[in-house]
Amino acid sequence: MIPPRLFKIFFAAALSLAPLIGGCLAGEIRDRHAAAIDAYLKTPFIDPEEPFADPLNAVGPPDGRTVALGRGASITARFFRAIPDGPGPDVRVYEVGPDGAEARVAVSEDGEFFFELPVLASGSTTEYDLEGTGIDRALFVRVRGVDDLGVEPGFDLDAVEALH
Ligand SMILES: [Ca+2]
Ligand SMILES: [Ca+2]
Repeated sequence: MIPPRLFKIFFAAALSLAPLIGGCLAGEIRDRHAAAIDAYLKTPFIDPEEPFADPLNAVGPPDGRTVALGRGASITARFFRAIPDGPGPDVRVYEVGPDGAEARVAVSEDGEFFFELPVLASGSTTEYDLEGTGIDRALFVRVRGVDDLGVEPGFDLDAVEALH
């Protein structure tokens, strides 16, 4: 049994992107995409040195670098500011990989109580509406692997974006 690995990495995305982009744009990207990884449980039996085992691949805007979430794996991303329940969808999950893998997505305001959304994430993007979840604002988005399809096992999470 491989013990869970917890990651508490704040501001990593903004810091790594800062030399590349200007101030306003950096703020916009920082606000709109997952800013830190609060918790990560890697897919059992995969080598932690594999690039697709790096949870930071889910931070920042979609860039083609992914973290593989097979069955038993989960990642909790934190945003700089809570995502409000605005008109229409509020959260977009990006995946890379045509293998049909799926993931279960949950949202939380406090990082303790998570509401699991009924629709599985699958395909290049999946959008979610906070309406009806009982959660008005989401500061955390958790993505949990539910299958082991594909060369890199399971759902290949690229990014999580706030739509408001
Ligand atoms: Ca909404
Ligand atoms: Ca990525």
